[in-house]
Amino acid sequence: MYFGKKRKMNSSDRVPPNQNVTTTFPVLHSGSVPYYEDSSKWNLQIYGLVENPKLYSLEEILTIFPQVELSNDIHCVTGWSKLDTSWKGVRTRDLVKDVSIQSHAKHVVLHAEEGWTTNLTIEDFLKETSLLAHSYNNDPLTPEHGYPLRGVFPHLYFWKSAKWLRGIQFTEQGHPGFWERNGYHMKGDPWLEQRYSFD
Ligand SMILES: Nc1nc2c(c(=O)[nH]1)N[C@H]1C(S)=C(S)[C@@H](COP(=O)(O)O)O[C@H]1N2
Ligand SMILES: [Mo]
Repeated sequence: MYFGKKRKMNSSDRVPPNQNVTTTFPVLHSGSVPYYEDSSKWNLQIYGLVENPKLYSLEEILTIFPQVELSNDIHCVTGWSKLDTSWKGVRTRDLVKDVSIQSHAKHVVLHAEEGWTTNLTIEDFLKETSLLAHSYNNDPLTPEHGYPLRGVFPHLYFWKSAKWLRGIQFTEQGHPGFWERNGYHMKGDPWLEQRYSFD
């Protein structure tokens, strides 16, 4: 007989402090939703402190990199969390294999449409759960949720998960992005409630 205790993780263990679980999928951003009529006009630039800067088409993102499906919980700084969200895309660590990141690169700036940016450390960017997602629940992202490609960094507040991604820039210093310049935290760990920069 087996007496070992296997404690099932209950949902409160999965919800960071002062967050509420939603079953809806809120849409949240500043600015307007870009609609791409022709996805061949979209590209993703990898640049900054790298030996081999790259420009990828959507076709390349979908075909030359291993495609993975990851399920995780997401936490927005405004207070909602959504459990078991399912994303498909390319791991950040696979995407950067060919660019040769320089050793003094310590931070990453994600550039989205309309000049929107957010920043994270290179460790957070390259975490094993960090994804550049093109699909949600097996369907291509809707325009509202970031079509054609968005970041998904589930271990950080969801504002770090840039929708409508267009550029990934490696830098030596941390460059505060849109919300970070407006008082939000440079890292944004939901378990430590790093909502604002003075937290
Ligand atoms: N380009 C861009 N990405 C963004 C934002 C934004 O304003 N612009 N808002 C962030 C915030 S605050 C959240 S909570 C999530 C929301 O993603 P969703 O609309 O898919 O739920 O997108 C993040 N990514
Ligand atoms: Mo958010």
